[in-house]
Amino acid sequence: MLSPERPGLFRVLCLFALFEAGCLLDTGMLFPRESSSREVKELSGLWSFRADKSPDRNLGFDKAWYKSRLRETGPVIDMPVPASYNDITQDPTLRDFIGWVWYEREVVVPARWITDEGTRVVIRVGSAHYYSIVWVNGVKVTEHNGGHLPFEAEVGSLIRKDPTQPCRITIAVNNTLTLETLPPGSIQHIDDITKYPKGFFVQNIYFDFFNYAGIHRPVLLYTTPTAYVDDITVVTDFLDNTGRVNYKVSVQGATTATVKVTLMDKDGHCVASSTEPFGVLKVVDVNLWWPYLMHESPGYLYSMEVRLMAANERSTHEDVYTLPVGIRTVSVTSTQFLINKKPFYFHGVNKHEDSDIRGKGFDWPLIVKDFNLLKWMGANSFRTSHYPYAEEILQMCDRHGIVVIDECPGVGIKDIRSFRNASLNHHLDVMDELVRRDKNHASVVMWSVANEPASEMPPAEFYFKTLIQHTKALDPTRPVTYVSNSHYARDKGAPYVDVICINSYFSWYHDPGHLEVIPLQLNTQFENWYGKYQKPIIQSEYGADAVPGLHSDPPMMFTEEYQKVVLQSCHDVFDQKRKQYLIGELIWNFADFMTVQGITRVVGNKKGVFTRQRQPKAAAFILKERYWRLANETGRLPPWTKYPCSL
Ligand code: BDP
Repeated sequence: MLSPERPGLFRVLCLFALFEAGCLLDTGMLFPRESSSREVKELSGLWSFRADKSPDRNLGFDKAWYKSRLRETGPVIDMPVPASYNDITQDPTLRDFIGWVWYEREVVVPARWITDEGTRVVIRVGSAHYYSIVWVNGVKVTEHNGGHLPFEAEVGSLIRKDPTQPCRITIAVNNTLTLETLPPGSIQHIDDITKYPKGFFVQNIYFDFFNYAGIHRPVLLYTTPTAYVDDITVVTDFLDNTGRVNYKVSVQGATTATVKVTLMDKDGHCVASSTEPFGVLKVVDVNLWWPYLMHESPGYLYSMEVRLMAANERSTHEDVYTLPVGIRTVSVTSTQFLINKKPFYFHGVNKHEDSDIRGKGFDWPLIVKDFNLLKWMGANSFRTSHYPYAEEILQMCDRHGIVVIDECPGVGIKDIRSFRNASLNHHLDVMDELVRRDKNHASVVMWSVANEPASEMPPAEFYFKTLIQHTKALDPTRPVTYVSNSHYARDKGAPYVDVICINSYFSWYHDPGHLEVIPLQLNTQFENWYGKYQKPIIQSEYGADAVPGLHSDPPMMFTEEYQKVVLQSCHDVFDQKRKQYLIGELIWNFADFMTVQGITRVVGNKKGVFTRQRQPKAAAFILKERYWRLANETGRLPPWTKYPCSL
């Protein structure tokens, strides 16, 4: 089940490693885009589905379900892709299922993809949770360890073997978590037949969201020529009003190649060009990429067209790929976070990919609604708690100027056995994959390698030192953090991060009901952490559950009033500290979300300021008022956007 062993932890890392991210992974992971040389065929829709409910969950492999049509192996049901499978049926055993599930879809492939040997056909899975194996016409083409990140494989030769057959794609997905997965988990078998049915087992997890599973993001077939642009890396900078785009293009499958790189502004005018595979494009009178509410036209993107003319043994090829590029810089001082050399204050949210019925399934209406809500409330940022979100979401962030702290699925690392080398190696692999996928997004300003690990445990120091140094070497242009809730004096990873991120829930998990402790305890928290580390701090989580429609005055826990007062009391302290070293505040959470069942969760976590259906609770209006006020103070809003405004 685990990825192949790395050749030792201490690998030689290249200088300017972002340009060399490909040296750790074999290939690039460019988002599939159509162009004059590339086609994309989306396989969203209904797939056949079968959960393997055999006692050891291995029947599908024993009987080789991938060899024939899934419906010939036994009963199948319709399953939408993308979606989590858990909430699609009325079957509680499928909602809580652990083990292998099987998906299958037959695709008619355009004839020219088959006849043209110069066409490369690739299957790409945007993400599937957790471990996946893919077969095409019964032949295994790839497997992938981990949810939330894409994987792909070339399938052209298999499709060409028998062009009369439709192309049958089978994907088996297993959501079992182990001490070495990210996030970690463990399976507990309970054999006491006086209390539990025969074969009873549970999946223990150490994180607070439902372990939704299935094919969560679109599955695509796409084409490129056999000589093609495999990867592009851009790093941007500016001096006065001249922007600089440092770039590198990687090519695969060519014996000889020339490239033409053209940078175009929003109106399609060429502003710089080059015929080198790497170099610097200079942009005079640059339009910088600015965050939402920091500038009157945030999210300015150039288009970088890479045109490859290449030849290989077979023929000559032209490949065209266009990458959106935002020109901006990011840096950190001991008290500030700077974007384009100007102080940036994060006033934003933590989110989840989570909604009714779809679970963690990719859904455009939900994504656009969430962006409208973010802009309505004046949020300028979010953290991808607690795993990488869909690439399409980051593209929206680039376009709208929403700043992102990009977090990997390192959540719930609580068991000391999850600090061993097998876990660390996998965590390093995941960071490689994450940086490879997201390195070119202007919106991504910081990497977060974990959320609330047991960072006080002795092995945490080596683990996080290695992980953070590795991430910084992969991408020297962005700061790195992890999100802590452990005691400032015992936190083993804090010396290595660039920004301190702290989660705290005063008057909730500690001193429940005692709102009066918040000012004192929050102040003490900030002073302690800043006093020890002298690094800028983000309050990366704070909040309280509120069951929508539940009221009490004086406020009591779980009412909308209590949630409001928790927020307001925290804001008073934030206002003092943001004059010093506090560089941001991210509410927990944007919206209510599903969790496992438990005595502290009333059908999920209710700390959202919006309900799971995206309706505002009273707290949403408190944040809206505050965020627009902060934007007016810290940003450079044109007069027409001043709050109150009609968006
Ligand atoms: C924080 C976790 C987050 C939880 C939150 C809570 O980082 O994942 O959902 O607590 O309990 O500590 O609501």
